[in-house]
Amino acid sequence: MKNLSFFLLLASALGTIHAQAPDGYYNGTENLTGYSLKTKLSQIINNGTEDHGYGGLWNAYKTGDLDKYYEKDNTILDIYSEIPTGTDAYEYTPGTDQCGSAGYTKEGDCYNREHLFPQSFFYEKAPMKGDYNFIFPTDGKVNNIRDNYPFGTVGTVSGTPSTNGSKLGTSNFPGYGGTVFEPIDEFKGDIARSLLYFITRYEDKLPDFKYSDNNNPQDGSKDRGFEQWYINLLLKWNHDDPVSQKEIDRNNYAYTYQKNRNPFIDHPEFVDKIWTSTLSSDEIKTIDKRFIIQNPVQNGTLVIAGKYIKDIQNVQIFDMSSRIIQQAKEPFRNTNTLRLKNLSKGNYILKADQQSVKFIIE
Ligand SMILES: [Ca+2]
Ligand SMILES: [Ca+2]
Ligand SMILES: [Ca+2]
Repeated sequence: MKNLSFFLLLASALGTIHAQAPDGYYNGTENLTGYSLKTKLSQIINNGTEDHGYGGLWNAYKTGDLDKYYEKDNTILDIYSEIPTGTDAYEYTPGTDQCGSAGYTKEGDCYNREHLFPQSFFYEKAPMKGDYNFIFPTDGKVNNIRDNYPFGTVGTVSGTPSTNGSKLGTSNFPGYGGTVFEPIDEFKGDIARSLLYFITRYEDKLPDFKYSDNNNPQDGSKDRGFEQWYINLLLKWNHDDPVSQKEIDRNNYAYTYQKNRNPFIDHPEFVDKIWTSTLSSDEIKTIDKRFIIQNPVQNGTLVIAGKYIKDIQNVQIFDMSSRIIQQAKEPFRNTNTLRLKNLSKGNYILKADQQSVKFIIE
């Protein structure tokens, strides 16, 4: 009996720690980086999925989205009203406090289904519309305030923040000055990993979405998916707010519910592996003219000219398959040359912060 209870204790401890992807789920990703890793993940997380539709989410929330972490009262865990270190302003009983896009007049009236990537941008089509991995139960009123704005960090607040401090306002994040919605720190990583899941799973469909909408941070590409500022934001949030038990549990439930997983919860390191080591096809198309490189490069030394080259923080050199070949920090602070490491003849791209130029080695 003693042995049995020890075994059960051990099994439950292991269950908590290792409640992760089934064996082999990520087979084939081992040696991949950049957008080829993203494409492989896209295949994996589309394979064998079940779509239980928009209506199915209500039932899913009754199991997958309960507060077992803060009040631990099995009410709906709502990222727009949960106060992690204190008592929430209101609680929602699973199943009974539901509403649609109407049915509320103020915060605390009811919860509905929040598409972290707005459904209008994909014309409310299936299977996106019912994909549990990026649709969370949230307060109806706050969901309405968030509207279809991108997430971000707010400089100047407009209106009244939600009861847990989620707020709308003007972005102060480098690269974007429009209106954004800022969740509380506790859930920034959760949102980032969900959005990165979205542009990974649906990468083949991305060019058909409404990326011309001013509030849509898509860049129109299949590979990078989002504009660079949004990628920078999501990568930062992925680092600042690491994967929590809440996300692990929800991801395990997602696998039960719709037979796929969010790879960035199982492997948060995939995020940097994909988005910091490659150029998007879009960047290759829009080569910048701000820097001039002496072309072709001779004797293994790249010579650069331009007004702001001293301020360049990060330089990366890619081959034409978007593989990273060499990188350096502030290489032009005191010089206008960069010694190249044994690059063979061919075309390359030098990326300096957000600018890029092509060069040739003869
Ligand atoms: Ca709570
Ligand atoms: Ca609370
Ligand atoms: Ca979190």
